[in-house]
Amino acid sequence: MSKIYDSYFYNIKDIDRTDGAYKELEVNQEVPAQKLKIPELLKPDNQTETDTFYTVEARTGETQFLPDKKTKTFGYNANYLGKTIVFENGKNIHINLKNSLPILTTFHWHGLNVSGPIIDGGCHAPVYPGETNHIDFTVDQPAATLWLHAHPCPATAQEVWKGLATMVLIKDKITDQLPIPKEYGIDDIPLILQDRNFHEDNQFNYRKDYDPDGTLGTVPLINGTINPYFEVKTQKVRFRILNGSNRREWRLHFSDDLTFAQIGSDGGLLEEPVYMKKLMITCAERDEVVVDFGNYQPGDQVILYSDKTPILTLKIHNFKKDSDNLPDHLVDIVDHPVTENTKIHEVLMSGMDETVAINGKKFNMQRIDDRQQVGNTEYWDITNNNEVDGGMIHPYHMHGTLFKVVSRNGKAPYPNELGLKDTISVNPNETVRIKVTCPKTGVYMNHCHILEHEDGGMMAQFEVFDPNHPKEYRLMDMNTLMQAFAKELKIPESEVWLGGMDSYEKTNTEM
Ligand SMILES: [Cu+2]
Repeated sequence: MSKIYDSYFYNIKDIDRTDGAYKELEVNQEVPAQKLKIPELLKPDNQTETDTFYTVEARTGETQFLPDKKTKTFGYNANYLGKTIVFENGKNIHINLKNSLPILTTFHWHGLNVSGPIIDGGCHAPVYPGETNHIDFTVDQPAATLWLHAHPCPATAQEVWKGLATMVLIKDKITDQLPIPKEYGIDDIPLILQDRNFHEDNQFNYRKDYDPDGTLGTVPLINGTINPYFEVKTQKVRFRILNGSNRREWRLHFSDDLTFAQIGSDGGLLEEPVYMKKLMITCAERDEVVVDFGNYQPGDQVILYSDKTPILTLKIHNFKKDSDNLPDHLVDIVDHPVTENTKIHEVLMSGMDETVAINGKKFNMQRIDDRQQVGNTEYWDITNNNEVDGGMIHPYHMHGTLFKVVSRNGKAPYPNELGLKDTISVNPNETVRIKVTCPKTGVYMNHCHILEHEDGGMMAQFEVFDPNHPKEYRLMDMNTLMQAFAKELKIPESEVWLGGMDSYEKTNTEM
């Protein structure tokens, strides 16, 4: 048997509980146990051997979270969150991005290898209410668990809080042939972890809950389900876990100290399973785990916790015994070579609350902060200079790349982060070195994925350029977006309030 890790890997001092504003998750007493909602798969509008056509619609909805009044929510082809979108590697994808919301949004494909800034769907690619944009791309990456979420600046946090997030799965032939659970909804289960608060008439009230260091809720929502249970009908179950929270880190463990295997992270499967009893997942990260219930009997229950709070009950039913172990080797991961002269980019994430910044600057959508040649492999040193006491982990995300983690303060990365990543937690007083290869040209964002930190300016952008084909980009500007928000909200521009704006105002920074 391989080594079993019994640690979150993180220094306990660094985790978010040290912050004064931290709120623990609580079991909601109003809601009886209910079946875990499994998002439906999004049906293509059309498909051929080589091409798949989808319509992804951002729309308003009403969701029954609590007894009595429904909650006003946003979702993708759904009331809250969305339908799961599946892309096959190698296929040409054509998507209508339809905005049926009353406000502008963007459709960001987190972890997807596509060109920026328009197809990537960051702040430069707004879709205005009532409009439909169209994107085309070819899927060119290994099987993975990705996600789609809204990314309009500086309103990402509040649109995600309302529900604009959904899972995107990449399938490929290699992974399809591995002996791992893969029947969606049966033994291959998405788990989108979020936390929310409910106010008057069971409504969300983002402004009331807003915290510039990241908005927390006390009610755990798993795929939008409060107090969920899942009926286990196979010996092994694969959970694709997405931390879709604005700010919360989840520290996961099972009752009975059950050991599980992590088989994948952000960019796809790991080379080999990592056996563990505890798993911490920071914002925007994805972890795929396989849990083997072989030692349980029908009628038994296993509970999944985050810290001390039960978040999901697994009810064990009869299942066919299987004695297969997971393969020791899952996939080969390409590791791009570097030389002694490999360039090192530096990213300093500093500040807390309204003062957050990258390399001393707040995000400006008209400014390109760094450049890297397409296809090159270069180091990026990501530093969090928060104090160890009272500081925060910043989960650092780069668009336009799946990177490899090289070291943490010069030491080896954690054993479960040796695969491809697009988001990496950086502890206070730590430098994480990553090795970045960008396969497509474009302008991309890099930022802290605590959503209030990114809205508040802990974000930058970089251009991936091809020296033989220089490009000019027409970048969006804040005035245009503010005027649009004011018009949509039918209020004067001076009355528009979007989460991150306070951070610019309080630090006298131009947006
Ligand atoms: Cu941060």
